[in-house]
Amino acid sequence: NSARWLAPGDPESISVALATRFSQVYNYDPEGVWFAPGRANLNGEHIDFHGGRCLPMALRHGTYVAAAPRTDGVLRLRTLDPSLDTGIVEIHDAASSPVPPEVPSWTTYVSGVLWAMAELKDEHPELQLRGGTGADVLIRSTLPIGGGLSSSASLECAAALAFVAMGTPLGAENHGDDLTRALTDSLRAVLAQVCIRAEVEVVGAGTGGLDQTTSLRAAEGKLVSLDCRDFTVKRTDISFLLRDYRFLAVDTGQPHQLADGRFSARRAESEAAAAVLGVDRLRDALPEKPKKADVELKLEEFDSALEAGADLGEVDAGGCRRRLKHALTEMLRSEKIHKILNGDAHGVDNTADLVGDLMSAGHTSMKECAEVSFTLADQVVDAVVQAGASGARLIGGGFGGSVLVLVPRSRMEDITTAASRLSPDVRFLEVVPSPAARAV
Ligand code: GAF
Repeated sequence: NSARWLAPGDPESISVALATRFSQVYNYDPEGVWFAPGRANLNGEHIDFHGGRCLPMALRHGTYVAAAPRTDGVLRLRTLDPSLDTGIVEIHDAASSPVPPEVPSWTTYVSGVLWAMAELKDEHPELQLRGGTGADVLIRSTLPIGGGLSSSASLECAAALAFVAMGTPLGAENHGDDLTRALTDSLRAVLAQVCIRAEVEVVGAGTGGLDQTTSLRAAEGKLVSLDCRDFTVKRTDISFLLRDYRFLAVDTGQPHQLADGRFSARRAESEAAAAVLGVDRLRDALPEKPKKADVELKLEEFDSALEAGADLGEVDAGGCRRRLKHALTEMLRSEKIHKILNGDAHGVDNTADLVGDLMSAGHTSMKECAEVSFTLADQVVDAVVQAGASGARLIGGGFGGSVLVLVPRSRMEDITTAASRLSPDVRFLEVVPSPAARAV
């Protein structure tokens, strides 16, 4: 078939080629090359900022940065992505002014990280960049930009890793395996918080931390069970499922923009619902292990509160209730999938069917309740399920981006053929649960 695949490429070759390009662009050799993966999320969309449980995995695709520290406080950045490349962008004193006028918006994902690291100077001296607040950086991504697979967070995380590796005292000799050993899970959790601050406070996108945590703390062959109340992580082996099934990401070719306001508007509506229920985040409205009856009870409580005159301010009551329903049922689906993968199902096929059904139910909720889906995503979900997929759903922030599909191996060709027919822009990425950010 004529399906178009986006290959992750070979990390070693990409690293060598990027280091060579760095030498051509900046006229000296980089100190190293670092990689941070994108992510797919099996369930748990639009609930990370409500303390919900998400079930992501890291991809083989991601962002590579070649970098070297500078001692003059200048941050020079260049991306090799043809759609974004405008040559070298120079930012002076990025640590205190990460968004100077007229810099391309993608640069703030890197300058924001430098700023957030400098903010933590006293608390985390081990996270500081050697030589202060400057670096030369060259970027190459193997993800579709704005494809809902965490292209932005993977840029932040790759930059954060580079800055830490080039700093003290984790330091200069800490490359490759040494760096991987030196970066404990708790240090990675701190780095994720650095990247989250960069995105929220500098880029201005209301991320909840799912993407950065996955990129920095995922593990090969594992699905991450991420509790966003405190960012604790458990890792579940899903290799048994991947013997006969594959995860596939269908990039619709319609990019999204988290910073464009629609994502924040949805988030604000769900926060208004939380306020009506008297909680800061919706996870606190449900018991530790939620059941369907708990969700129904909270929806009734919301309706009663509105009837009794609860004030939603500017927020539309119908939209607010739909956001609430999405968040609560999404939390319930996370709980169910978690249980299935931890041994409640009988046999691989049964697991795939149960998980697949919950994925498709998740999509319906993204469409009807979160209202973040779009026509092509809905068409992809329908077409791949028709062609034999166990289940499929839109992932990420929505309003563009990718659909995650659970595919019985024998149906891969039928499924990619069916999705390819929908648009010439559709591309496929094999989703293999992969290691977290690292030096390459
Ligand atoms: C985007 C955000 F950055 C994440 O934090 C998360 O909210 C996701 O959308 C939706 O689940 O990727």
